[in-house]
Amino acid sequence: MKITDAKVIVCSPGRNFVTLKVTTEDGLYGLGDATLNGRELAVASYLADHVIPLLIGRDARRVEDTWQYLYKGAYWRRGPVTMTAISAVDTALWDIKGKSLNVPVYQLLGGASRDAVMVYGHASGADIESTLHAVAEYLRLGYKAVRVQSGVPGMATVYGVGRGDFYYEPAEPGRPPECLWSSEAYLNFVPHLFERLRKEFGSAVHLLHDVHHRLTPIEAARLGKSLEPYHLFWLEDPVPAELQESFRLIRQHTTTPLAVGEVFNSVYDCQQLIQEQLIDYIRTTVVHAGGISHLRKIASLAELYHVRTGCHGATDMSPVCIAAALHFDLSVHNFGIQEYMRHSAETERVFSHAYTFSDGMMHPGDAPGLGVDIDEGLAAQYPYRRAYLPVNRRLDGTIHSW
Ligand code: GCO
Ligand code: MG
Repeated sequence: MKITDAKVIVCSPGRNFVTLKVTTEDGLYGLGDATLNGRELAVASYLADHVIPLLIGRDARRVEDTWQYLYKGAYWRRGPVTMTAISAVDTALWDIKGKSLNVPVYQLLGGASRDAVMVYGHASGADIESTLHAVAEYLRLGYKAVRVQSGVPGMATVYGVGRGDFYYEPAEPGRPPECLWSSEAYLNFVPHLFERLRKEFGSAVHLLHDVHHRLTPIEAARLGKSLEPYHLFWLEDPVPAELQESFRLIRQHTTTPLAVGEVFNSVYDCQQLIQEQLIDYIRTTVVHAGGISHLRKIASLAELYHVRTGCHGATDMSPVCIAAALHFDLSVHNFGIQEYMRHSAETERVFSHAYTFSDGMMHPGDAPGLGVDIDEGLAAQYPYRRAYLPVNRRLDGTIHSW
């Protein structure tokens, strides 16, 4: 089953997406998400200029061999651009394999390990009262798990807090907006937020919180400790994770479960975190961590060490990635939770999908392959618009982790 054509589709229906479409000699095609938020065109070029010429003529059935060929054969290994490109190829080949055998991809991954996949949504507000209101809306929609972010008194804007809409998009067209940050104001505020949340909503709902890599290890330890009475499902990205051993220090001080990994792109980024049991959830996802093939290897290592999966699923994971993630989630034994930040109506129109949401749970559907498609004609009506995530500065103007 030779690959005869492959192309990169860049579009911006509500936000930017890069999609790889691989076609075989029998006319089957597969899709892979290749979106790298804020650096999209680097991956589009990597694919079009360097990878697609290597795909033409290859056997589309050789998923693992193609992965190794692109990873080991490039000489330059790993990194977000390379791994996002490899992910897109891998995802498209799994899609083709499912279609050619007429089964949904999760059946090729060992079949369903559960009936459906628990997801969490994003509730946020400018202050505690509006945040409580947003959480209540998510619970009305049936969510069993909610990530909660709130504006902090004394700080004009906080990343992860929507700008008035129920659904929001963190990247903005134009130059990156700049936000001001005070770790002290944040650390003093967050425990009050979660105290109110537990008072208002009781103990059954799973509550999550994302720190976006903004604290030092000892500050993160303090936060984890102060949140223990409110038993979070997880505290996410407490510190920048280039230094994996910084999690040791956090771990020594708190029983609050820890999640990290949305910016990781291979098993080598989380090997120590997993093997030393320094985290509880690994957040690598299909599009940035080498596709379904490599993500399964990360999950297998994690399973040995009681670490569960919690794939990144913000709006910059296109519906192609969400579909692939759901097939993965349904099949791996050590699944924990899936993030699901709903896409805009324009995105939903361009990408049709078989996956469904009901009562806080999702299912990838039983269409052959991934069960997702792109309307190329409609996509062409939404040209690329350069957009960036915000940049973060401390009160004295020093650049801080975003
Ligand atoms: C999350 C995030 C996102 C990311 C965004 C980056 O947990 O969903 O941290 O808001 O910042 O996906 O591209
Ligand atoms: Mg995050």
